Amino acid sequence: MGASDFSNLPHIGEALRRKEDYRFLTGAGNYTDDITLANQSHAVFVRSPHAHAVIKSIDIAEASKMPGVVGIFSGKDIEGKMGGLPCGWLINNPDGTPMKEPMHPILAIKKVRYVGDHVAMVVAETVEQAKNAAEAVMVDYEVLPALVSVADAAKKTGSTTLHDEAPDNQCYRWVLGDKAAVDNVFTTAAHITKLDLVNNRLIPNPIEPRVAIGSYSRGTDDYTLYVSNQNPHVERLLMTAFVLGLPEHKVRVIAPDVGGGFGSKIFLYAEDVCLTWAAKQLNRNIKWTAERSECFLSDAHGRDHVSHAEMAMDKDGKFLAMRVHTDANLGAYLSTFSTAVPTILYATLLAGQYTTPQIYVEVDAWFTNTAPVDAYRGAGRPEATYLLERLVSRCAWEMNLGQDEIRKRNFITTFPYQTPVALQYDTGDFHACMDKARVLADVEGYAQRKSATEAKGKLRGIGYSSYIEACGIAPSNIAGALGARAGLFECGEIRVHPTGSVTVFTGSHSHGQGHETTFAQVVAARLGIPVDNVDVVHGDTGRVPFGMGTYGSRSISVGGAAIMKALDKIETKAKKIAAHLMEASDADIEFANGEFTVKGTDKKIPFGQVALTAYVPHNYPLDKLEPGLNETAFYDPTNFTFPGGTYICEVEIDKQTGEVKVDRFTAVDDFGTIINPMIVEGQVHGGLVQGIGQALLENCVYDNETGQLLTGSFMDYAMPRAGDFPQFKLDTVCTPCTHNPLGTKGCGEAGAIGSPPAVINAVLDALAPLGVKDFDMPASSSRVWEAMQKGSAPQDVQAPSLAASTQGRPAP
Ligand code: MCN
Repeated sequence: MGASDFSNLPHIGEALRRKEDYRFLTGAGNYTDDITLANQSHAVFVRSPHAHAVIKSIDIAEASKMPGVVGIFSGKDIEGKMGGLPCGWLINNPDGTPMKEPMHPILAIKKVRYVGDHVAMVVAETVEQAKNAAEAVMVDYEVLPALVSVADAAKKTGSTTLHDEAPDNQCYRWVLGDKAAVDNVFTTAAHITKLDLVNNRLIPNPIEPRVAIGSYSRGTDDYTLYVSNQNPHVERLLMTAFVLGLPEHKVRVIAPDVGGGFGSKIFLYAEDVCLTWAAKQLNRNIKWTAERSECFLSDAHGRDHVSHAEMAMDKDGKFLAMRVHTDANLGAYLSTFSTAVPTILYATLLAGQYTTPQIYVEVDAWFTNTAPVDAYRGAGRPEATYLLERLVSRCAWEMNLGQDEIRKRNFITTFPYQTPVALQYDTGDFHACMDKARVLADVEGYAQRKSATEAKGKLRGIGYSSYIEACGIAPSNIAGALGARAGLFECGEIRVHPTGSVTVFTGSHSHGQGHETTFAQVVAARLGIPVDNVDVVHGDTGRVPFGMGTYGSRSISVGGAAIMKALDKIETKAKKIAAHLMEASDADIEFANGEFTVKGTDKKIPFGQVALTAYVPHNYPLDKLEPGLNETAFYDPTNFTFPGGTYICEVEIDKQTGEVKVDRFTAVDDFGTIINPMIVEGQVHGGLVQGIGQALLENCVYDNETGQLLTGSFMDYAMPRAGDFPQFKLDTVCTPCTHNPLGTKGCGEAGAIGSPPAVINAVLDALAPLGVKDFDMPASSSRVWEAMQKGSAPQDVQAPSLAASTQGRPAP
């Protein structure tokens, strides 16, 4: 079935309310912390208070005698018994040598490398007892100098070395493009625009913290890990094959209801491994629930790039070539997909929506004494979009062109389009998104609104961003050639029951995205049955055949496509059963709206009758067909999907305080075929809030000298709230994806990718009359006020003076 036939089916494009919300809104959800097992103990982790130190000794004598203590483990207990946490993506240096891949121990061995690093695990009968005992674990540290910022790492100052394997703290250098050709264009270009940018580090903070329960059955020698995670099969594969050396069939990973992840629950974390391993050592079920301060310290962080970008143009503002250098902070150790974020998921998006013929990118990636950095909503693509869209607006201002005009002059208009940075876009209509966004944003009325703002003594600015992203993250063969150490397909199983209702088993994982509704819509549409007759099962390696999980806005386009393939198989078999029942040839059977018909006759039977016949095969072609109606399919896409759009932001700035208010925000996106517009709108809202949050409020700050996390709580790390935003104006353009059967493109990250540069471009537009030419996120009032006083940007986003006290909100 092609994408266009599919989009016309009933339920497709219907704004159905989410099936799963009844349980979420009535407190009937089943999150990992809701699970209590018999014989359950509790774990607390002793974490390093230092950013960089040698562990001279660990004394557990007192702690072991504390009430309720069941066991205490430190690095020496696990050394040699298990591997370190693996990194899933190999990046090579330009000379072909591999990146530096130092051991990432499950519990620190000899050294700690960031504040929050795992030093020991204490297991006790209650959480309180485990906490008390953890405080009694005596660790003697020899504190070493800390390396915090990527700027310091890149300058190669000092003699601090985190890992012996990487004496200069560099993990890799990676390049893409033809440097000589690009340099050549720059020598003759009519105009060159240059920009330095910082993409601020973020801390994910899903509502549900990380939680896990390790469980072991002595009777069967089986392990079960309940964990708040986005991809349980990947978690199991990494943990069994690379760390614990256990056979996969002996380990079951269950990720039940998960209260948000935003990327931070893709990864295999040390706590999960420790709990699983220790469950056997102690013959106990062991639960650990992260406290919020542990989320700040030890969940993988996001972003943290420092870049220099240059665009060469002809006299009319046509882009001729771009060159970029980026320093990426990977933190103290390589998290699961960290190495792919500043390379494959970043540099390949730098063409954006434009015909720039030549692009050269260099990326230097560094180890620092900070929490590991990995994928966070958008992963690499927000960094690329921020850089490019800031640069493009700067080009517009320097060339005296409108922000819309320069974009339109450079938009790609023919598809498929091969970019100079490896990707081939299949479809898009960038002019349509821009035109629709301008109308919806009422750009015509902007001058009048600006005058009204100025009459109030405030500043007003408008900012544009035209983003593109690569979603789906596949195909496996290309990802493999680029260093991926995993396949990137998805699996779906359709189990039709005798009465015609259906259970879908998917390798995708829903943790807020509404899959139980949208996947049911897809199945109900194809089979012509009510949506309520379809249930979706996910998040359990014991029930779902296999899966690569949810990230990269891939679930509907890759997981949904696997389901479509399984439905093709169901339809083929069901037609054979129907042909037998109606005494017709297989080739003459048609299936639509839940009915099988014989071409050219009025003979018909409903889907339910075929399902029943498959399981009660009294009248059945047993010589040709097996009973039952249950099919599984794996789908490996041939390309990414490429959602894109134009966002327009208007801000008002208070000259007295520097407070930035987002007054209007318009987003026009192209997600191809839309399954459920209400869910898509919710996804865009969430993404926008995260992107605008990065632009205005959120900023992770470590003290440059000591490596202490200064923004370690919501007192100092400002999360956006509903009141920080206007009512968003949203619309869509539809150019269906050409290579998946649904025609869908991912929507889950778009808002977080497209919005930060729109906000900062608007801030810069507003501040231009004061001589402010440059400004980096976040546009908190103190930083904007400071920039207004100086007529230029604050110099260092990491500077202690700009730390905690200047960016948190007053306590509620
Ligand atoms: N959808 C649709 N039509 C489309 C595209 C999507 O109806 N054309 C629907 C899908 O069927 C699905 C939802 O929209 O119900 C999101 O689909 P998709 O874009 O495929 O994204 P994923 O389901 O793969 O979700 C991943 C994406 C990512 S990468 C992050 S990070 C993120 C996000 O989703 N984290 C989230 N949204 C989140 N939302 C919540 N509530 N919590 C998170 O942790």
